[in-house]
Amino acid sequence: MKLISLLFSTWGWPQGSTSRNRFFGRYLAVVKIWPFFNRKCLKEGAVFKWMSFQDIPPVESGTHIIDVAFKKGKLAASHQAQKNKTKDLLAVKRKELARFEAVAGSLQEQLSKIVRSFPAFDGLTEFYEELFGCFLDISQLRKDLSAISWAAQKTREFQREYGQKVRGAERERIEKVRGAFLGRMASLVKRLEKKLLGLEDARKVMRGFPQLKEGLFTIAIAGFPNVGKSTLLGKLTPARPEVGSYAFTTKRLNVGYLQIGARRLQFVDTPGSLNRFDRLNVIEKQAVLVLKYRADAIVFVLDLSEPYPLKDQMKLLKEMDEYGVPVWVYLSKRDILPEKDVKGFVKRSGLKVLKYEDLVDILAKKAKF
Ligand SMILES: Nc1nc2c(ncn2[C@@H]2O[C@H](COP(=O)(O)OP(=O)(O)OP(=O)(O)O)[C@@H](O)[C@H]2O)c(=O)[nH]1
Ligand SMILES: [Mg+2]
Repeated sequence: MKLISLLFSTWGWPQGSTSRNRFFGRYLAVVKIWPFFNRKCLKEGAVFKWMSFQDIPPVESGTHIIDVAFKKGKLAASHQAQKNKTKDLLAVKRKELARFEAVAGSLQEQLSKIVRSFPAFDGLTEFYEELFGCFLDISQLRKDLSAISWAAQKTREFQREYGQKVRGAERERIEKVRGAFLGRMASLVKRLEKKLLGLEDARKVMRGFPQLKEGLFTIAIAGFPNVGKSTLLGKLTPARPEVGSYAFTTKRLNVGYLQIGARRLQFVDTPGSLNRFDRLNVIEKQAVLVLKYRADAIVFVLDLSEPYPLKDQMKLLKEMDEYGVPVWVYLSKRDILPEKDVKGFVKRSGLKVLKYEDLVDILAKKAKF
């Protein structure tokens, strides 16, 4: 029961489900057929969040991995030598076998850990599929991970092969066998160096991906730079995004959550300026993908104090229609604007503009839906 409540608190209740029982039934059904389940079925809106792309630990270089393994080998060999207390042939062989076991074990563990720490790239939601497509080569990542996985298994093969050689060797050959074993192990890992570097680069890219939860009603906050988008996120949710009096303060997609009753709403604060896709920077592209695939509604922040011309802001507002979700226009900085300017704008534009309290009302209604 503890686990179930933890799952609920992590993922929130799925959108569109009217009762806990229905969700619970669906959840159990998925668990039951899990082994046969084509992950591709888990598209947008699915209740599972099976992998985080943002928390992968750093991928060490091949040189570091070899270093760690060889040190472990040295330590294991010296422990074994202390235990033996003699230097007869059997004791020398035991010492080397202990070294081989430790080196192979450590390499296998380190390499497998890297493979395990990366997500399964199948069954990605449309959002992540396009996000990966924009910034990473998934098929190359898959190949690199499978090469590392193969090498992890190979370490044990070498351990067995060279273990046999040590067992049957004369005293004067043992040092040579040890050298050959360590050489094979080192070159096995060195051949992975480029792949390890590639994975580390990919990890850094993934770390910058927005950490969005599946199955929550998601509201994107959009608008020109410096209009007050992050300020609004900070007002609506406990998130504390960076707010600056200069444009382009937001350099990543900030995410915040607002709990209303049993529902949790997810907000994504996008960086300002959303122009043509081919000219956008990394974060702007991510913002467009959020609007395209993840937003269930958009709060468009309009700033009549015009850090950017109103004409351009209105043009961007018009572009929001293409995402096919409700667009709520929020007027920021009303406290520093004469009320007659606001009224004049509303009359001229015919737009329904929201105050903060209006927005909160709409959200509360959405949460009850
Ligand atoms: N007086 C007043 N100032 C505001 C309001 N909202 C935002 N600001 C100020 O406007 C400036 C920009 O606010 P941000 O929230 O960083 O704007 P942003 O749209 O997130 O900017 P980018 O991240 O650069 O796109 C800051 O100096 C805020 O303090 C408001 O309602 N009233
Ligand atoms: Mg901002």
